[in-house]
Amino acid sequence: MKRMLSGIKPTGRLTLGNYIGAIREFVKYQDEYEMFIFIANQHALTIPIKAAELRRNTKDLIAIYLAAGLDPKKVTLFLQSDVPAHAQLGWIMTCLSGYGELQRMTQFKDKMAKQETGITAGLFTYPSLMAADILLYDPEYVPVCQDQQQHVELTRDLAERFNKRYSDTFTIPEPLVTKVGAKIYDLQNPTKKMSKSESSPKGVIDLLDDPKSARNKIKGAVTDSLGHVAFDPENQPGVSNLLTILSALSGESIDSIVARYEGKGYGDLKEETGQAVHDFLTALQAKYKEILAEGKVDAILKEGAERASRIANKKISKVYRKVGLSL
Ligand code: ATP
Ligand code: LTN
Repeated sequence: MKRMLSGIKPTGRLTLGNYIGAIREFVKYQDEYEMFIFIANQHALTIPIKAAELRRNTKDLIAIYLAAGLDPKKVTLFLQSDVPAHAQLGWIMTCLSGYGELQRMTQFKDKMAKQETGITAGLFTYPSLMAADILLYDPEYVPVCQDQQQHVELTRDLAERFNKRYSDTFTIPEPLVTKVGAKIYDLQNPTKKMSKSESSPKGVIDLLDDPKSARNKIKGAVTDSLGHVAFDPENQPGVSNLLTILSALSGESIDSIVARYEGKGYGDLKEETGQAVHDFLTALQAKYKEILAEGKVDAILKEGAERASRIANKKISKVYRKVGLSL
């Protein structure tokens, strides 16, 4: 089985976009790959966050992933900070990264261009830590969203640089960029990505939203005045977004839904999509509550950290020998 690894930053609550674009994909991958998924909690410190909030986000994130179907028997699920080798290799990768190379990372450049205040040095060097997160485990594939692709490219460069400077040590990972069809848009502004940090509350469905209010958000979604149901993201972005959501949650193909809506209006489509979202959230939240009530999260993380550490510690010992840190 080929190995796959991905990290999730616990910075906010998860949205329906995260579920359809990422979580659902991970659940599918767990049967095809040997998977490692970790909560990138050290990356969460690159922007100011309160300790209680970080703790709550982390627990919620794990409970939601488990509720969505990740199986800890198939997937090694752990916290980045439970495996100190991430920070250890992170420093070595920081020292291997060029200053100019990190300055060229578009995500960082965008933040600088927006003249956000409180930009930390950690935000600047975090792609090097991300490279360490990946290289410790020699994964063949790293599923990421488009904005993270450049960081995986950097990871490849750093791995090649290390392999050349010392000797063959790291597998060169391949980014697996999420398919375009799986992108969910803001309900109020359907040409923009549904995003926790940038959408208005009416435009975004939080996975922990009250299911009834989520249904109302779908009913209030912006559409267009063309009046017929078609999948045409360019001219009918709002309707196309509803079709993507309904198809993702029901498993029915978009073509088949469109065929059923021949001669019907947007009201019916909103009704059906709203109900699908309502039922999906109800079931997910019931499992989420059950998982938290069972109190098994700590044990799952402990076992995950043990499995991950076995691999990561071997790798960091090898690296320490090669660079001359261990005598
Ligand atoms: P932010 O609100 O800060 O932009 P985000 O909600 O976009 O964050 P990320 O942490 O950047 O979340 O993304 C986590 C994963 O969820 C990524 O794999 C990303 O592709 C996926 N994802 C996030 N939003 C969407 C969306 N609207 N549609 C599809 N996939 C999404
Ligand atoms: N930087 C990513 C999270 C992340 C990650 C990783 C993803 C940290 N380390 C390693 C894949 C592999 C983000 O901000 N979403």
